Amino acid sequence: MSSEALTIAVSKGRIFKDALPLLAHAGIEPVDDPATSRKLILDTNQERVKLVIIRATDVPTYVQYGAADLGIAGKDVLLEHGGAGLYEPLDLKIARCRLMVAGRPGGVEPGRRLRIATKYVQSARRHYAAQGRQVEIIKLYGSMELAPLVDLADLIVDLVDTGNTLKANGLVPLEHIADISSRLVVNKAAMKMKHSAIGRFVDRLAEAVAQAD
Ligand code: PRT
Ligand code: MG
Repeated sequence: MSSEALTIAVSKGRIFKDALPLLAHAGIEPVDDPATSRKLILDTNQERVKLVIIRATDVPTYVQYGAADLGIAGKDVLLEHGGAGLYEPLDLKIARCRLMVAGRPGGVEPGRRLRIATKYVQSARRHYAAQGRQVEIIKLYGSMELAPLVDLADLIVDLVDTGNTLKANGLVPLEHIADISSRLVVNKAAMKMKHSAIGRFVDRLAEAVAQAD
């Protein structure tokens, strides 16, 4: 890579685990073991490349404001953020799942105004607006599966992978909203200012994705 410094925002958890081999293919490996390190800024084997470790939902914000040049974020998170100030040049095809409507088996009576519990307020709003349905959206920050069980909501909008979490709570997937995977995002100004370093990094990552697929 060139001498241009790059800061890459990533979250720990499932995205990071899958992203590490892709980063390694692009020639970037953290110096400390990220599994045990409590550092929020990780040095890498490349002197001018750093990883910043943040919450998954904060990745687009750090990149939008240029606090990180690049980031790796789930499409679910990007749909909520809206994408201002970001390019999304690459689908990394990791941490794949589906954004779905789920509820009790049998669904809900047609006609009445539905209450939807979700962390994905924007995506849920768009989904029901496209159907021309008026719904009440209740913002939650986690454990969405509980909401229909205690009559907080009729339905939830949440990520589904194996479906085990829904099943364990007596819920079923009802409608598919979007296929989700993690994306590389790039700060728009950094894309211009650090064009060669970012271009090379994106190419190497694209190669790694193609090989993994
Ligand atoms: O750190 P913070 O709490 O802000 O973020 P986070 O906990 O969401 O991070 P993390 O690492 O758990 O997930 C980050 C990203 O992983 C998400 O933004 C998605 O893009 C992606 N991803 C892929 C998933 C799943 N698959 C997934 N299955 N994120 C969450 N889940 C949850 C889902 O919400 C549900 O509770 O897993 C449960 C369902 O899984 P199954 O297999 O039982 O269907
Ligand atoms: Mg979490």
